[in-house]
Amino acid sequence: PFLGNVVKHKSFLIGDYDTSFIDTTPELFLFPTRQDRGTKILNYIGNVTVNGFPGIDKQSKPVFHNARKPAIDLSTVPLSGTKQILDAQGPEGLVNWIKEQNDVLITDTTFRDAHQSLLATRMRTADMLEIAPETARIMNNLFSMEMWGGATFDVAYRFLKENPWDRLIKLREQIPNVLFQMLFRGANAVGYTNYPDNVIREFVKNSAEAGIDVFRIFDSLNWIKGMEVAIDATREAGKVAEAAICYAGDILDDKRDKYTVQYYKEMAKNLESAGANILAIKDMAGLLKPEAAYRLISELKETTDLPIHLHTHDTSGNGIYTYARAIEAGVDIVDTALGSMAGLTSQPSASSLYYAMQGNERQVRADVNGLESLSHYWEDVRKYYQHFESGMMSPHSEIYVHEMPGGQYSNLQQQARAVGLGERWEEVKEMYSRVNLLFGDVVKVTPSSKIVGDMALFMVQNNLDEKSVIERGMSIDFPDSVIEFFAGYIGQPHGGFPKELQAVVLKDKEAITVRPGELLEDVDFDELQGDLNKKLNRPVTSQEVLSYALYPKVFEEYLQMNKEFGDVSVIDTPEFLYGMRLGEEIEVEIEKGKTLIIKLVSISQPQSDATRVIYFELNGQPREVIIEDVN
Ligand code: 3PY
Ligand code: ZN
Repeated sequence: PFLGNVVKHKSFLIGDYDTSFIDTTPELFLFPTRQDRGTKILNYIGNVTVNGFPGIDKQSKPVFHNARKPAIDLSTVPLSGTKQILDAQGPEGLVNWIKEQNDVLITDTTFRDAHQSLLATRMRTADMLEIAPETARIMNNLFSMEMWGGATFDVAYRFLKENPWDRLIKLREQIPNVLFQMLFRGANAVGYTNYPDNVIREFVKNSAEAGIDVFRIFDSLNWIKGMEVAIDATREAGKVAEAAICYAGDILDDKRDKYTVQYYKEMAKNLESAGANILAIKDMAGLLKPEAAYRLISELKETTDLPIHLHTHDTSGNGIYTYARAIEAGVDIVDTALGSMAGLTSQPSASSLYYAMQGNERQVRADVNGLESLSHYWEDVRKYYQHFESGMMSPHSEIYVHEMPGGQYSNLQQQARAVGLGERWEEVKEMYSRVNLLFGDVVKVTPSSKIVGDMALFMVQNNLDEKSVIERGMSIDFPDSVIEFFAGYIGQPHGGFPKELQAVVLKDKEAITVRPGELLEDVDFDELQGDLNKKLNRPVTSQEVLSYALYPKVFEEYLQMNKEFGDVSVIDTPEFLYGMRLGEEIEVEIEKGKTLIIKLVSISQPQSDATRVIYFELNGQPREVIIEDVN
């Protein structure tokens, strides 16, 4: 008897049946493709092998050796750390503890800003989890680990096809002793636009419950009103509100009088009144020169009693010197990355800073040999992501001119390539600094930095300059983000908007001057939850509902991808990014104790419909999948 599907039957194929019912009742032929996890993973690997990974042109898979790992005893419980201080004593107790330390404390950014700034945020959770137990033991005396927020949330769903909440929850299990810190964009949360207040509150609450302890909250225009809801929500959750001043301009340059020491001191006082537990200076582009750091920190120390946490990027190559001068001025905590993930657009290296401060009465609190051994792991893992490197090979003092945030550099470069401007990158950078002046010298940090970047790409692409943008402005369709900015939906810039440009960008649209959150209607989470329940045909978590509220389209695409390929986070990064070589055999642990052994046997030539048959062995059994070759 013929046991297969009717549409594969010989008689059917040669047309021996009356098939008119196919046309009249097509729904009978929508066979559910219920596939097991193994087949879904083969589909994913087959697809990447044939078509490549977005951002990595199809190419033969490089040979990687296993990443080196420190040989340490993992059977012991990690020593208690700052997490236990916060849990026992609350934010105020933690703040008092910080003030009692003479050593300089560090926040390690390897899991967040370092790869956001070096590798377009592409680092996968699997690579972090692999080294998490060692990290908890070696870096037990950190102030905190910045491991979430910023661009990581969006990129996890959009490009890595993994759930960012899982990253937080699983790392929290492995690293129970160190404070987890996230970067939070104030009213923009982890997105690029202002969200309703109840979204901000829910996001902070859920993040706190999932494991975030310290919320570094900033506003992309240094507009305190854009930070208040988030600060308040953080305090309500019993967590640490680290409110940030974004550093713009140059306090050493008398000609630049928009962002002065006085401006920063006032902002610090206002943040203290708004409820900050810690004051951050967020030098997102690495513009804070060493003497400026000394001056700024000294003056702020006289202005506020809050501990001061300094964040910089080493793009110019001056990062260590900036930190050394900040330390002399009394800074409490600084941000560093492990050596192999440090430098250039990333943070300065923790071990370099350690050695730089040797002999100083204020030393950096770290186990330097341990840091080196963790750095070896990242040196090896970084190679997987080589296609996301920015190409910057040496210090760029031109950062002091273009002022582009470290976290934006490699991302904007990817954006430029995507719109065909890869060859004109130098022009894009120059235009970026011209757009800043055109916009009135604004603070540039996500999302305001992205808006400046969008405008720079737009002007280069359309051969526009400062003059033609105004003269021909009424007939120009500006990028949506630029319109939103000039309409006041990102907040109010210090000193206001340039009026001429605002008029041509907005045309007949009105600008607002109030806080956007006052106008945005609350999101109805019950309704969203109902929608998602229906779509997914299962109960959904509050985390999923929040992700949907923040990024509806990105989240839906992620769900679709998840349906098609299953949980791809279990695939090791070399296979995830490059697929497999002919004859190669790999293991994929789909759950604890359940491992698939996959061998790629052969790949057919393209068939007439541009598909290829990929022949695998799955746990020793032949399996084939059909993949469309889109090249
Ligand atoms: C982000 O918001 O993602 C940043 O890293 C800003 O510096
Ligand atoms: Zn940064």
